Amino acid sequence: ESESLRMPHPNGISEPLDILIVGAGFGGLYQLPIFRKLGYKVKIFEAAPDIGGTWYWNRYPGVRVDSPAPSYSFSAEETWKDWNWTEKYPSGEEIRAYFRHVEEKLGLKKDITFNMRVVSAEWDRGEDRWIVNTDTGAAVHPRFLVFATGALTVPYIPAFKGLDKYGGVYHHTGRWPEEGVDVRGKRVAVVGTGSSGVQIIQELGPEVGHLTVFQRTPNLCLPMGQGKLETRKELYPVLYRYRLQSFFGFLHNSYPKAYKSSTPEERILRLEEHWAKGGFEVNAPFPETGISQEVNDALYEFWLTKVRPRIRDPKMQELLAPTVAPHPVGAKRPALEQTYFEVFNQGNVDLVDLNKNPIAEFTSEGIVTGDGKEHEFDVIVLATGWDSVTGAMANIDIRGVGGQTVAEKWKGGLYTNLGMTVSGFPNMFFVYGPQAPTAFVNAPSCVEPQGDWIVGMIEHMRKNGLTKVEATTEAEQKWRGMVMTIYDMLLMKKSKGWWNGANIPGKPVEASSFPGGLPKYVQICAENADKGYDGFIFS
Ligand code: N01
Repeated sequence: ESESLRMPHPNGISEPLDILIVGAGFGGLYQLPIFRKLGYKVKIFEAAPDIGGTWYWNRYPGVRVDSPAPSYSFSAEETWKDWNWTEKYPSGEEIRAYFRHVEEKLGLKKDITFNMRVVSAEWDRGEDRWIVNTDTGAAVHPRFLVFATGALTVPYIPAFKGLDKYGGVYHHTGRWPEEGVDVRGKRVAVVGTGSSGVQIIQELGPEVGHLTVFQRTPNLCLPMGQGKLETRKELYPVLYRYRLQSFFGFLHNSYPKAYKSSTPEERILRLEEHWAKGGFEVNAPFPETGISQEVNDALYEFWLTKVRPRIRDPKMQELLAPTVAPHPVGAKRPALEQTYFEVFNQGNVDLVDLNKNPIAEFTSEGIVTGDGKEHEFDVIVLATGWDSVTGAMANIDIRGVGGQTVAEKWKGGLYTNLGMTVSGFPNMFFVYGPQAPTAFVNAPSCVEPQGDWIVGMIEHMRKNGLTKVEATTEAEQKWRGMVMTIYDMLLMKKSKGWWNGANIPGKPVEASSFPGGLPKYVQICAENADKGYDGFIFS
């Protein structure tokens, strides 16, 4: 028996586990009660002190989800029967209350150990099990290891010169303190205009003394269409079924009528209709918007006519909604906004174009830009994103059969089978990770069918007395080929962001996720199971 297994174990985890799940967000919490009901010995280890995953960590002002309720929740009836969302796009606070409700209904916490970060995992060849070590010194020996560690978990702070010299308060959006930060009357900077930046700018703009926004790429924001949630409960079962049939895992689908075969009046009508409703549908009014530059250009022209009149200052207008599109619409994750553009009409708000005037360094007082000007701040918000999709797993020292780590395996490009398994890493699964629909779909819609597939696989092994499963390298090549072939057809490849890894210096730039839509993915996984798990070797 390995040395680590003789270490003291907190919470009575001394017996070998069947399944260890890492992470207590949507992905991990979905699988826990299913495995429990089936009689497996299963635990979750969670680094945070509470459940909620991304919603535990993201507490910055203005944080809210931009998947409409009830699509952004569990489908199990016991979790939604007595729960009523107040808004179509709920706030972070309301989502944390929802997780408390889920806990009340399902009693998940008794099988979760909090404040426990998994730091390494090593495949134990002799036993067909994993040896998993944590930062508390506790170790476990599960047969199966499931990573539900999230796609946006590891904050990315660019290597800004002198950041450590800055004497004011600064936080990454994903590590905003629970007790909040007093910004009233203060001089505040926000670096980054992704979804987190847009939300915090929109919220802080009216509160702070002075706001300076540092923008590199304008966010082609869409109207949120916030409102009261009016969906009737009796429709929920249908909606949860429907979200698996929707390309993006939401409650809508792209319209069948092509731009090319629509009349000019029909086009305008469709665009206006989507704009009035709001949400990500605005990006997909026609089936060709993601693949045809010409159709995408028409969508951009329409976007300009809606957004530019909202911005008074002509210089800001050109920076926030430039005449020439910075990238195709929807090729990079847009934010959903409510009053974002109006914030820039306030007298106390400045906008710095980082393309013309980059950040040279941080000083004790603030930020010096390329033109030599020192901007002084009391508070600096780093809304600079994440080492996304692969970051969480690559930061854990996971060693497979040959001693290679997951980080090494993915260094030159992504290899997975079905976006849930990796060759060389037996009995290891992950949800909402690389080469699954992840970045391009609503998260709860994605982790539920993935969880079902993993449960099915483990059940298959139990029924057949198997102790080890491993993806083949051929299956990985094939899956990678499929992901890349679809990605190559998309305008998305013209953008630089977390969707394709281009946001992190040195990361391979390629599709982080399976871009063929959720229904196709779910179908491929189901067929794979039906055919006895093609592309896997069992023993
Ligand atoms: O991160 P991002 P995020 N110098 O990577 C800029 C989800 N989410 O936390 O675009 C200067 O999108 C960077 O500039 P550029 C959602 O899926 C959801 O905002 O690379 N600037 C960009 O503006 C989202 O997509 C919700 O030119 C630098 C920003 O930092 C994902 O999380 C809310 C820089 C990073 O934006 C990530 O969003 C929030 C540098 N060196 C988040 N490096 C909702 O559901 C980076 N930037 C509502």
